[in-house]
Amino acid sequence: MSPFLLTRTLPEDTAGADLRADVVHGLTRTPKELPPKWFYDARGSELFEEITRLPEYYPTRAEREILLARAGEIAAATGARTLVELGSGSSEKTRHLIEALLPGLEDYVPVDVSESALRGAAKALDAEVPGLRVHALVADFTRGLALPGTPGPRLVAFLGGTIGNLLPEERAMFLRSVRTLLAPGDALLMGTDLVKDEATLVAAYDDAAGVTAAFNKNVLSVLARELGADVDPDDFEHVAVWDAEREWVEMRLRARHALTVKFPELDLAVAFEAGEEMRTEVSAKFRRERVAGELAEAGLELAHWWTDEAGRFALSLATA
Ligand code: AVJ
Repeated sequence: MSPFLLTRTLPEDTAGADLRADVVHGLTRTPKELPPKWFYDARGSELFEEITRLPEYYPTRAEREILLARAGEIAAATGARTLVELGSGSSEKTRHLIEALLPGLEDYVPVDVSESALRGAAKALDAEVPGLRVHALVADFTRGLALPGTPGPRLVAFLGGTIGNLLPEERAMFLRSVRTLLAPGDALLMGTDLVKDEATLVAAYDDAAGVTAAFNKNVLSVLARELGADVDPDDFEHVAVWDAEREWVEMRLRARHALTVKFPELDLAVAFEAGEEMRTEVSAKFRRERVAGELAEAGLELAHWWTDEAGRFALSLATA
């Protein structure tokens, strides 16, 4: 058994209070909105895994292709002794990176809001990479992070294109907070989906099998279970649109007819007009100049930019 430590910086019960606050804030304004983090209960996480295997959803495969091709270069460029992974989930796609960083790698610090995902990932890693110290952090990395005192150089990885879920001001805040974690010689490895034709983008978020629609509607089940909302997922329709001006895909839930969703525990009733849409996710798509610019804005310098053969997705390596 390798050493395994788990630190929780999230109180056990914040989720309930945060969800309540997001519902009160997001559903009493126009247009209505909910943050995408509420998709990921056990069922939602399963549906997301299913999405990553859909023919239309290319980002996961494209990023894996880049990681496979570039892991050696990443290891050589960083010489990392600690790998910190933000939003590590199952840590599955990180396996190549860990393999490439060995034998210099001493510590792996997966950070996720899901303790069960962290425990599962640590267990799998222990079997495959004996000797690696794993210091799992249960934390919400959008709220500032305190990292354990592991050896440098550190490589902070933020993969999957999840940065695209943040709005521009949130991204700026997030990148500045990552910057404060980095000492000279440390680096950030970040995955970003890229701007491309509208048909490809929309299909990736509105697949033929309806898995993304089920994923989107799953947030309604979360509201029902966690807050006792009397909401029927069949009353809503899945919508995915490309906003060419802001260069992001939006997922929305559109009310099929006029209806009211009651939240008895919150003493709240939310009225939807027929056809009214609630935004449930923004997934920003990037160009190299924007990534370089936003990194620079946060005090980070883009050192490497790698894409898959088809140019659909990019991995950026940035230094402090
Ligand atoms: C996990 C945030 C990268 O935005 O593409 C997949 C989530 N939403 N299909 C993305 C998602 C709809 C995904 N990220």
